[in-house]
Parts: sequence; structure tokens; C-alpha cells
Amino acid sequence: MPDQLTVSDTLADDDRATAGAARDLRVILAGPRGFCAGVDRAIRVVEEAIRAYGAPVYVRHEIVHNRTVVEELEAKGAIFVEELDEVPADGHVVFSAHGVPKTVPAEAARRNLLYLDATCPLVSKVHREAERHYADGGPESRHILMIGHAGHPEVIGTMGQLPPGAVTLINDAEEARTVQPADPARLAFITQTTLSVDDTAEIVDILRSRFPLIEGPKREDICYATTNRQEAVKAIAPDCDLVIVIGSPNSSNSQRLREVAERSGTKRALLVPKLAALDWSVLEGVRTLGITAGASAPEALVQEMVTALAKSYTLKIEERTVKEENVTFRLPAPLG
Ligand code: 2E6
Ligand code: F3S
Repeated sequence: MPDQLTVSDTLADDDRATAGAARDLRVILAGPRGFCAGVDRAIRVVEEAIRAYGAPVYVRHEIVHNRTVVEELEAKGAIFVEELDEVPADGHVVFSAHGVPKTVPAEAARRNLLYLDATCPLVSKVHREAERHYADGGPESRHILMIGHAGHPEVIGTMGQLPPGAVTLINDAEEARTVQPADPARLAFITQTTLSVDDTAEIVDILRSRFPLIEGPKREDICYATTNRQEAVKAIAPDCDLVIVIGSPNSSNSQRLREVAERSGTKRALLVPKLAALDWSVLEGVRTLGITAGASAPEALVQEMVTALAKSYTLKIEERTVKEENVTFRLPAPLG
């Protein structure tokens, strides 16, 4: 996309004719934004499974945390369930991008279900890290502190790679300050992939200073897509009166983008799932609007919003890209 687009790039002729003296609105689009490689792969897993096995294909949990994605896949023949017991005996089932506890594939195998795992490879990497630190519970075993948000499916999936009690969840800096592990000399930490980079750095600093022998990644396990989207929104926020993050409320990385925007100098930051949910009154007094999208939000939702804005405003659109991404992941073995 060119760096500078004008209203004429996005406005149909009849709309332009009625636009008249529409108010000017500068729009800065953050880049990168929207789909990451793990989301793209997970959606392709469901599509390819439907093609290979025929509809319906069951998906355990939202494949990614976005209603639009889920509804589009439902229209193609996916049925979303929360637990395996909702999948019939002869069903095919896909596990979501967020990962699952070990009990889930074990139960699927016990029931002879044909299952495909759409867990993002960068989440699987954290699963393997956790297993390495645990070391089968033997003499080399370390107790693991997982930095993440209670109840999130990725956290449930990662903690569920190991037996109960092997991992303690650290939700925030306060918990990092107060956690009392049995053996401070045999500790490791891992993190959720979609956390705030800045909040996590603070928590890791606390853990490292309290427990100098703690093992862990160089910084954290936050993925490239989360890191880049937060950097991109930081680069636009100071110039914006309002930043809209397109993403669903249950999307952790989208929620973090909204918080990062708010802390980075914009007057206001809002999470908006899609155009239909936009309260237009939030645009009153806004001269520069920033737009980004969570890793699970389709680019079509961004374009739909820009097109709608162009009907009410004379837009001056700028793409501000802080990093190019070229990550892709292969499909899991049975489909790849
Ligand atoms: C899997 C792992 C990380 O809520 P969260 O941000 O984790 O998930 P989505 O589905 O919104 O984003 C993609 C994703 C999938 N991120
Ligand atoms: Fe994977 Fe990160 Fe996306 S963990 S699903 S690449 S947000």
C-alpha cells in the first residue's frame, strides 16, 4: 500500500458527490496490524480440514478470538464447541490456536476422534520450554513461574502440559513481589505470548532480582506479532486524538494493544470489534484518528471502517509501518 492515500482512493463516485464540505479527518494506520502467521495458519487448518473431510468439522474453542472469523468459518461448515464431549463419536475436531492441556488430545485419542492441532507453533515452543524446565520431575526439575492471565485458554493449555502443582501463575507485579516458592534456587519462568511487553519486563525484573538463579528466556516468550503490533501502536499514538483497536473483547493481544495505545500518548483508545459496533459520537472533536487491529482481526474489518469513514469525512490516510513481517507457518502434518 502507498504511504499516502487520499479520500479519492477509498470513496465511490456517488459518495464523493454528496461528501461536499465534509470535515477533514487524518487517519494513521499502524503497521504491522491484524493477522499474524499463527492466526493465518489456524484458520487455514479449519478450512483445509473442511475441504479434506467434509462439513461439519468441530473446533474446540474459538479458533482465534474473533467473532467475524468464527462466523465466516461457521458459514463454511465449522461447528464451534467448548469441550470435547460436545463432539460426536465420528467427528473431526480441530484444537484452537491458543493450545490445549495434555488431557485434551489424550481424551480425543481415547475416544478415537480424528483431531488436528492448530496451536500456534510459538505457543507450542513455550509448551516445550515448560517441559524442559520440569525435566520429568527428576533431580534437574525446576518449579515454573508462568507470567500470564488467569483463565485465558493459552495459560490453561500451557499449565496443562505439566502435572498440577508444577507451575505457579504470576498475574501481575504484585504477585511477582510476593510469591514464595519452596526452593528459590530451582526456579524457571515462562510467559503467555500476548502480554504487554512493558508490563512483562517489569515483572521479569522483579523475579530476576528476587531469584537471581531463575532460568528463563532472554527476555520473555511474547511473540514477534504481539511485540511488533505494540511497537506500531506506540509509534502512532502520540499523534492521535483517538486510537481505535479493531478486535474482540476476549482477545488478549487486542486488549493489550488498547492499553499500550492509551499509555503511549493518545487522548483515548477504544477496542471496537467491527464497524457495526462503532459509536460515531467518539469521533466528535477528533482531528487525527489512529487505527490498528489485533492479531486475530481480519484486515477486511479495517478496510470496512475506513470506507465508512470516507463517506462522512474528507480523509487523509497515512500508513505508518515500523517493521515488515514475513513469517509463515506450515500446516500440521496431515494437511501440509
Ligand atoms: C493464539 C495465541 C496467541 O486472546 P489472544 O490474544 O491470546 O488470542 P487471539 O485469538 O485474539 O490472537 C491470536 C493468538 C492465538 N494469540
Ligand atoms: Fe502465534 Fe503470536 Fe499469533 S503466539 S497466534 S503468532 S499472536
